[in-house]
Amino acid sequence: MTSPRTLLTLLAAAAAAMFAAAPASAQGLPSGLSKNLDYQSGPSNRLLMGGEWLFRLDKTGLGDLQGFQKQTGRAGWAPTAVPNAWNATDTSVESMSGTIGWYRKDFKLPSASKRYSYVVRFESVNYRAKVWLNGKPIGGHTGAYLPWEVRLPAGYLKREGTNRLVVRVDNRRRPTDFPPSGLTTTGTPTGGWWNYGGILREVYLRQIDRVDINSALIRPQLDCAACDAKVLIKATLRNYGDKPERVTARATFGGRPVNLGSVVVSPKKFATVSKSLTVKNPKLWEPGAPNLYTTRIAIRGRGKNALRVGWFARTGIRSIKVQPDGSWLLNGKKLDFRGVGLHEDDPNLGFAIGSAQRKAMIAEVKELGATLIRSHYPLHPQLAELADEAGIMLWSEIPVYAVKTQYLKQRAVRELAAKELEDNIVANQNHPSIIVWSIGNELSSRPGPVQGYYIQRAVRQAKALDPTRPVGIAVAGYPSAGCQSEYNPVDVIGINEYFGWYPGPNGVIADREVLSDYLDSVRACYPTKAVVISEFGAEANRNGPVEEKGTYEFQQDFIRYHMGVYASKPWLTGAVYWGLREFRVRPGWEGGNPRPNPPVHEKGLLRFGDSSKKPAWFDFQQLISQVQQLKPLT
Ligand code: GCB
Repeated sequence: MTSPRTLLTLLAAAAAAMFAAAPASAQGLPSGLSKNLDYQSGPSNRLLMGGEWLFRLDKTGLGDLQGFQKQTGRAGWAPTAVPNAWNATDTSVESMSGTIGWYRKDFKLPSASKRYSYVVRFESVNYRAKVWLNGKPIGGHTGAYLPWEVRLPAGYLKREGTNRLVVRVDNRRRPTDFPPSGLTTTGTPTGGWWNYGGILREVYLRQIDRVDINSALIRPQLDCAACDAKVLIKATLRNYGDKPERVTARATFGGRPVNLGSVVVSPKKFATVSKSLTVKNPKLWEPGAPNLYTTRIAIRGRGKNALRVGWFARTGIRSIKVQPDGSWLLNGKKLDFRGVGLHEDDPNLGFAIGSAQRKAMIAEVKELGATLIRSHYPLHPQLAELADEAGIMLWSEIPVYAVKTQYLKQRAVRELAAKELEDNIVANQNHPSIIVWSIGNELSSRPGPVQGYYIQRAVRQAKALDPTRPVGIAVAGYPSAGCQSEYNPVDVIGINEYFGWYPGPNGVIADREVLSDYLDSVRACYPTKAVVISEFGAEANRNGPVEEKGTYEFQQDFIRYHMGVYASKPWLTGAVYWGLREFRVRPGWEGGNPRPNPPVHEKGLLRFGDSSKKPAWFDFQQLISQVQQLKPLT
């Protein structure tokens, strides 16, 4: 048996080889496949399917009948790279409404050996996908922003020759989708951000040597800031082969060896291995001190030529708790974060942004002094990793965005929302940066029984999957909404407040002077919950009078006033400016600005495209510097 020390050295060497970036040719891989990964967490057998892909539009939707899935010639197909948004620069109504696009990728396997199975991993396809391998249908998926995988059936796979993967992507949204489609009274599509069609995040080929590490959970439990931590390491293994396999699983946590034991995985079945360890005097993760613990899991089969699989994560130890008085504690310190909202949008690439844009966004958040990012959907895995490293907290939300009650009433819709929540937690729970699971944004502000039922079930489900994190929801901040018992199950209530910007129903939020009393009334409604400003913002695209909406001066004054009100509420647990950068919303978007620039949302602190700073950036930055975002309890 290998000693822990030898195993550690082996693991370190194997991991270094697995995670080092080198040109594809130097990696001995077939053309188009590479180990150039922009995020590291997960299984080590991930190969980027880069290089040339082909694309064609299918506006009639008859591509299947015309046999696009079987075509071998290039006629009608144009070369493209993936990730790709086919309508990245098209701001027409048709573009927002959605259509169908086809992607095609020729590839060779990295090994001809029959011992391996293969899986293709899609990080995000918007919205409905169907997949073919060598002309045969092999699977599909509905929903963007979360990863999914399809197995390449051995019977269809060419071990030696060229394989052809074809993906049909349909981004025509329905009112029951997340986010839902809708139409204005004049027939223009609605929506909170642009409906970019395509394969919006990376695609990977995973080579599986009989047994795969399907998923792994590293869950730190810290009962008090000065306590020792308990860390649960649990790996779910899956046998893709035809024979039972006995495997031995070992891990290292922060360099410390952990024996996960051995298990027999039956053919085509799952098995789990797990172990809890105590970490004495842990180095905690928090903004300003984002200590991370590297975790490696390795499984090995028996005998000569045994299988070996690796799995990697960098996680953190910290405690997150909403107290009975509504304070939200991180490592026993009171949170009063200042954050920003963001979309993964770019004028030339749409949502198919790359590593450089993601790194730039994180650098901007750091420069601003903000410590939290909120988005309406699970972020790209690299953004989550960068947030872990930078000590930026994440509000992780599923795109259950303004879904109408009549649709939420449908059982199938609620089940899909539940699946989305589960997938988000399973995919992202090892990120220390995530401090809350948000189950939705701006559902009806009069929740009623349908939403009440959704909230109750979603919170129960999130707690069952992850008992360590609070669950939240973001709601439109209207004084007319009153106290709502349907929110009882959540720990965190986010208020999207636009007082003094939008008029709101019957002008209830037109006057910013009523903000302070309104916030006190929210606190009085929900004294045991953490109350957060999950959005505030004003559009700005020009110089002009401070009283005129849409001017830089108005935006500066708006931020100063709102931040002043927040500073007067000691019970408030945080505030998020909406947003960091400008982004595209929908045709005709005006966002409350009398001189808008549709479809661009211009509440951002940084302009669309060149990310240059608006004057309000500096106001917000200065005001943030005056806030103690993590307060030790006295
Ligand atoms: C909201 C939405 C957000 C919009 C924002 C706005 O409440 O949650 O997605 O961008 O308002 O600017 O109107």
